[in-house]
Amino acid sequence: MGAFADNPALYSATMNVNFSESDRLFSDVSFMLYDIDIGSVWQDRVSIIGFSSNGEIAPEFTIENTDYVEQVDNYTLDGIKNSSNDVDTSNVLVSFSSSISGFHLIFTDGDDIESSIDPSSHGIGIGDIYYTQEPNDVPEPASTLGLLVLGIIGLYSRLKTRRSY
Ligand SMILES: [Ca+2]
Ligand SMILES: [Ca+2]
Repeated sequence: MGAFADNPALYSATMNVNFSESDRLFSDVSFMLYDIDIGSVWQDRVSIIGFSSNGEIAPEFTIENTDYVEQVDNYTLDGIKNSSNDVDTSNVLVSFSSSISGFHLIFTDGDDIESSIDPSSHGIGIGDIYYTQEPNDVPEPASTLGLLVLGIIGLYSRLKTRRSY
């Protein structure tokens, strides 16, 4: 978890999203986060990290109102002002410019509240996840073998054709 903001809180919730069991890639992944805000004894902190077989991928955050939500590092958002749950001020659009095969979301407490405080309950919302599936998926091992065989046949017939001239 080295990619995330330091001071991992004692209490946190993690959501792991794997789009498929293979390393299939999905592009244009985006979703909304709702109500990232702060109270007197709690602070919403959300870290999101995309991944593919190539490693970690940082998301892009489109913050509705930077008076209410602050980007702490490449992966992390903090609520910095209280917002009622039915307005847009604390909403953030999360998107990935690179293709990913899934992402982790960690919801915890930010460090703007006093460390002596035992945070009370607080929450965020997560909207529908949109994506486009890549047409050229990473092939399964079996179909990789099939492609190799086809390649050899193709090369062979071309050589044969050339020799007959
Ligand atoms: Ca909240
Ligand atoms: Ca709220």
